[in-house]
Amino acid sequence: MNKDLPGHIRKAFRSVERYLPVVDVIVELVDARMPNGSRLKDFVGKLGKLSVIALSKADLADKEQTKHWIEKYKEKGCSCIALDCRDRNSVKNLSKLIRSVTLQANNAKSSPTRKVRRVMIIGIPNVGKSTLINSLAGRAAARAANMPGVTRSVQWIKISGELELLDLPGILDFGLLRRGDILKLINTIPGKDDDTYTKAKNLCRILYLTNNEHILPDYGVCEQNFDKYISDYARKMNFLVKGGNPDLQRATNDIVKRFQSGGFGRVTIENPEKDFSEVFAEYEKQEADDSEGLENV
Ligand SMILES: Nc1nc2c(ncn2[C@@H]2O[C@H](COP(=O)(O)OP(=O)(O)OP(=O)(O)O)[C@@H](O)[C@H]2O)c(=O)[nH]1
Ligand SMILES: [Mg+2]
Repeated sequence: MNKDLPGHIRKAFRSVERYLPVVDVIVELVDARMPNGSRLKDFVGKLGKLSVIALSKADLADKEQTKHWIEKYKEKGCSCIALDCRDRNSVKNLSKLIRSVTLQANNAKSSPTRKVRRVMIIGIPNVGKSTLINSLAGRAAARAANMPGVTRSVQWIKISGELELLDLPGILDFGLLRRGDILKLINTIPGKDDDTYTKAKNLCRILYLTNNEHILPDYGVCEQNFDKYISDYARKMNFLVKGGNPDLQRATNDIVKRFQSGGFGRVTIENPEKDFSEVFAEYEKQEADDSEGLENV
């Protein structure tokens, strides 16, 4: 654990260690829009517990790509499920999966099944841990809101006579933080307001690299000239300032918010068929070229 991480994240790491001995299953909650890029794979892997991967926000991700991600994880021997954490029916399938993996594991070891299953939900900030718990509990047992760092303390929440869940603050590591630009787009890391132009441009760039120009429809074709796309968008939306010039602040705010709430349709950033490290290396290269170009203007 690194001392430079925020206090509540360090606390979450310590809580994982503390409660691990009494936990039966770990639910590794990842964002369906970038599953590997939001996974704490090394950390969860080292815990040596039975675990399930749950893809949250599947309602915002491309259906076909989510199917591929599930197949991919299953091929690797992981139990995996896609969820809309806000939907009680969707999360019921997770309870069933938890029950079946614990039964299987106990049968394999010929050990008696404990009546209460204790489950720890681990995931990056704002991925939907508390929302998932609330949907399973059928009540607002944990505070949930659309900003990272909402859960600050650890609490057990009893779902039924058979299931107890541990809500933890979000966890991040430095491997994931290297792609902080992209995590800001899915609201894992708070972005400052004055940063929206960069954020919108980063969004256009990553979508261009992963999904091509068709992702941002109806507002001009998003060719590689993202500045032009943004000003075309502002004009199309009639976001204008005095003198008829495009209101870029309003346009970029709108682009990012619209993407985050699914207003551009169901979009998966991390394509299961492409190596995201390569995509991200290209993203960083283009961004550096772009900044250099600006400096030379
Ligand atoms: N569309 C959609 N929104 C979701 C889903 N799950 C959670 N959300 C929303 O995502 C936001 C964050 O949810 P939380 O449950 O607070 O996330 P968390 O992981 O507990 O966040 P921290 O406690 O800050 O780490 C809320 O606005 C939720 O309504 C989902 O499956 N689909
Ligand atoms: Mg929370």
